[in-house]
Amino acid sequence: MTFEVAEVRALEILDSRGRPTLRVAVRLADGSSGAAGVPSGASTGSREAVELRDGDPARYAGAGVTRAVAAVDGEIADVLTGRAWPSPAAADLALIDADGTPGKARLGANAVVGTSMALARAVAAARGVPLWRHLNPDGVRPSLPMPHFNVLNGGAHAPNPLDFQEFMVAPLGAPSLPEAVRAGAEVYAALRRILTAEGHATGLGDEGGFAPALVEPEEALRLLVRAIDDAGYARGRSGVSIALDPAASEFRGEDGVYRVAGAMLTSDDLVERYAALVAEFPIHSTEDGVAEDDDHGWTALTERLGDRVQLVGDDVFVTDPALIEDAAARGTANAALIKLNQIGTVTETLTALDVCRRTGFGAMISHRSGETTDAFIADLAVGSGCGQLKAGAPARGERVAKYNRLLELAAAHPDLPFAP
Ligand code: 2PG
Ligand code: MG
Repeated sequence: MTFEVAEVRALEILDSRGRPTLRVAVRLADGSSGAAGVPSGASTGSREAVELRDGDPARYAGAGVTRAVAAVDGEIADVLTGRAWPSPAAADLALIDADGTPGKARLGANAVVGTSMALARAVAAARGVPLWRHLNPDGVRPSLPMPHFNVLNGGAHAPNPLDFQEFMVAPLGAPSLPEAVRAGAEVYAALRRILTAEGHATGLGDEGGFAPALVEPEEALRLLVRAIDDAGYARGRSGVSIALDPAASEFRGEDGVYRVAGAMLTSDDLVERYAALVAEFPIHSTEDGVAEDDDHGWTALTERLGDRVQLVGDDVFVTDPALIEDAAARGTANAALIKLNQIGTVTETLTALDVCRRTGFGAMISHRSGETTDAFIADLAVGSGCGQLKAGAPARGERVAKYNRLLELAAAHPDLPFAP
């Protein structure tokens, strides 16, 4: 449907870590409007689209985004206003062209993705459909995703000595989205009780999971399994299962050696460690098990576990349709993490999801460690029917905003299938 943009405005706001980010608002000529909050990562892939930050040490230690705000209010508004667009994709492509750099570094990927998301909302409003329907491609069945709750944080998201970044629980056996949310929250509560009883700290990491001073990943997994038991759920696919995001690029040295709890591991050693973890614990998925530039490790990991475990690529694919397509052709990994701000527009994100569908790759839509209360990704997960979403712990406003949006959609549309 054709639309005309009347106004594009940005504002510097704070994200969940207290760092500046953008809120972008778009108004169309017909009066429809939409706004979006831009997320920001901490463990970023080297090929991610590039945020524009001010670098002025006198403001927010250099992290201010007034230049990105100015790019939205100036150049981006100039590109988008005063002409008719045949589709949101055409407008996104014009933004990519106007930026002219591979990583959207000139205008700022934060400026571009915020505009693209706000535009999607405005066009959905103009069409008179909810965002998830607007994002639903022709011929694709929308569905409610299996939530992956990050209940225990380490790595770049917490100050504890735990090298693995994310320990998630996914209620694979839950009969419905509301029951899955309930299971996630009950396991989270059980984990808090266990940590308290054992004298561990119950302070939270950046994604709302607990951040006790554990060292070995096995210690964390033992606690998770106990929490699943204590909450009264079966372990594994019939109840509550575990997913890991070690974010291995973060603990691999320049020498190519991984450091886990003080041990020095080659990629083959690390793959064997995962094989042992998968044998001992109910783990159905690992993400970034090896580093983004460890081709040998990705091949070894896929050969060793690819038939049993979902192997998600995050830093290695950075939501880039071409990289996912290439990995699918080579048989490396078997799923992709999907983050809007990693690639920088809604259109490219939808293309990445389309590549996953076409190649048989799994897809998991993801929040960032720095978030706002914007629940765009919940609608994206439902509209794309991709089946999986990770949005942090079932706690903290910016995380529960996503799960609460799913609850709202589940209640409003009882016909939506759950994690088909
Ligand atoms: C990840 C993400 C989200 P960050 O590694 O998957 O959990 O973390 O946003 O810090 O990149
Ligand atoms: Mg990751």
